[in-house]
Order: sequence, then structure tokens, then C-alpha cells
Amino acid sequence: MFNIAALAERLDEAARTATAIPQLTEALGVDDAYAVQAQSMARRYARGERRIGIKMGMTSRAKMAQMGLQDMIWGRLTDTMLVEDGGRIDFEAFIHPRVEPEIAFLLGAPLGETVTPMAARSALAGVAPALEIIDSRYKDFRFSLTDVIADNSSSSAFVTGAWADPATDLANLGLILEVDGVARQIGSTAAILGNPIRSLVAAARLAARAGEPLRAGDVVMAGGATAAEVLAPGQHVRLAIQRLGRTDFHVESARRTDQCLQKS
Ligand code: OOG
Ligand code: MG
Repeated sequence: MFNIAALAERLDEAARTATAIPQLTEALGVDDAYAVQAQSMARRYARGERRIGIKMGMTSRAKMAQMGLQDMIWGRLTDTMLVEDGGRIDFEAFIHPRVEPEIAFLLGAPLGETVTPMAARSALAGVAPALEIIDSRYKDFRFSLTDVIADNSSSSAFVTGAWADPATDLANLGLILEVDGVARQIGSTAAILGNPIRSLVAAARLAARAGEPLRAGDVVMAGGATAAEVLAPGQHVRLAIQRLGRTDFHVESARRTDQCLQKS
């Protein structure tokens, strides 16, 4: 047997202190893993964080191939995970962060469990290019399906660009992820379930089934369109998506003298 609350605390502490932990040895089912996720997030809410939406994961073949998992997963986003467009993340606040190109949806109206792609689209207030910073709490970024679900699907931070017209056709927009001005991943929004709107439909279903239906004002991250890139201190990361625009952030480290000097 296993203790959901104890596992939730273990994962929450690993995230809070940026300390890697071994993979779980408990034989969790998928529902158990989501229960651990919900309880570990409840600990964050108790510390004052606010849920502002959800993220989808494993919605592209590129991500499935990189991580060796086939099932779609989801996790909760809080206000403290949101990084300002063009802002900075503190490398030391993470264990082994990676970045991936995504699309973010901003809801202007709530969405119930069963919605058509057209209904999901008309509930949108905006869409934006987005970068997700994932940081598995497990050593070496290795995990099973239930491990990663329990770990809030590796959520750790995200950046969104300016909100663009939600009527934009998202089916096949070219995208480039650059690190320090060099293209590292090139792809298309089509990699996200053939059309990222499908990820929003799935998000509405999964959130409602968990008893936390999507609300007006919620943000939904559609999932990585390409494999993720490893982050290092000092980097500047930028994503440009055709017709949607761009977003970027800097990876700062207190241990780098040049940046310490800049700060003082
Ligand atoms: C799991 C999270 C997956 C995505 O966009 O597919 C994810 C991981 O790769 O650590 O965020
Ligand atoms: Mg992601």
C-alpha cells in the first residue's frame, strides 16, 4: 500500500527545494497518481499560490518519442509559475530545467466537459506563443506515466507572448525555438494533435472530470510541439510562431559572475 499524502509531500518538497528524488517505487494507478498531484498542489495553494489554468502534456509525437510515453497527461498551473514575457528565470530554482515550444490559450468563457472544437474556439479570448519550462522532480528526468502525473506533469514555469486574435487558424503554423539566436527546434503547431485546438478540447474534458472545470480567465498550455531543449545559465530563449508572434526569456544564475555584476 501507499500513502497519497506522504507521496504528495515528497513531490512538493522536491519541487519547493529544487532537489531531485528517486522515481516512485509504489505501485500507483493513474487515478492514484492524479490524487497525489491534486494533494501536492493543495499544499501549494495552502502556501498562497493560486491555480490559473492547466497544462497538457504528451500531445505531440516528438514529446512522446523523447520521453517514451504514449498517453496524454495534464497538470495544474499556478500564478507563481508564470514568468513575464521577456523576463528572467532563476536557474538555481530548478533541478534540471528544459524548455519546449507551445501555444497558450486564454479562455473568455467557461468550458464544460464535452465541447466541440468549434465551441472551444469560440470560448477563447486569445492565443499566444508560449514557452514551457519543465523540470521533472525525478533524478535524471526519468519517470513512468504515473510518476510524471504525480509530479504535476513536470510543470515548473511558463512564459506567454502577447495575446493574438483567437480567430487565427492554428492548424499549421510554422515555429522556431531559438537559444542564443541559434535555431534549435523547428516545427509546426500541427504537431500538437494535428491541431492544437484538440488539446483544448481534451483539457476541457479532463479538467471537468477532475471536478475543476475550465473557467473564464484560465490559461491552457497545449503541450510541446517539438522535443524539449536542456537549459543552461546565461541563455536567452526565444520562440517565434507564424502569425502569432514571439515570446522570450533569459536564464539567470546567481553563480555566474558576469550576471552578478550586471545586477549590482
Ligand atoms: C512531461 C511533461 C510533458 C508536454 O508538453 O508534452 C509536457 C515531461 O516531458 O517532463 O509538458
Ligand atoms: Mg509542456
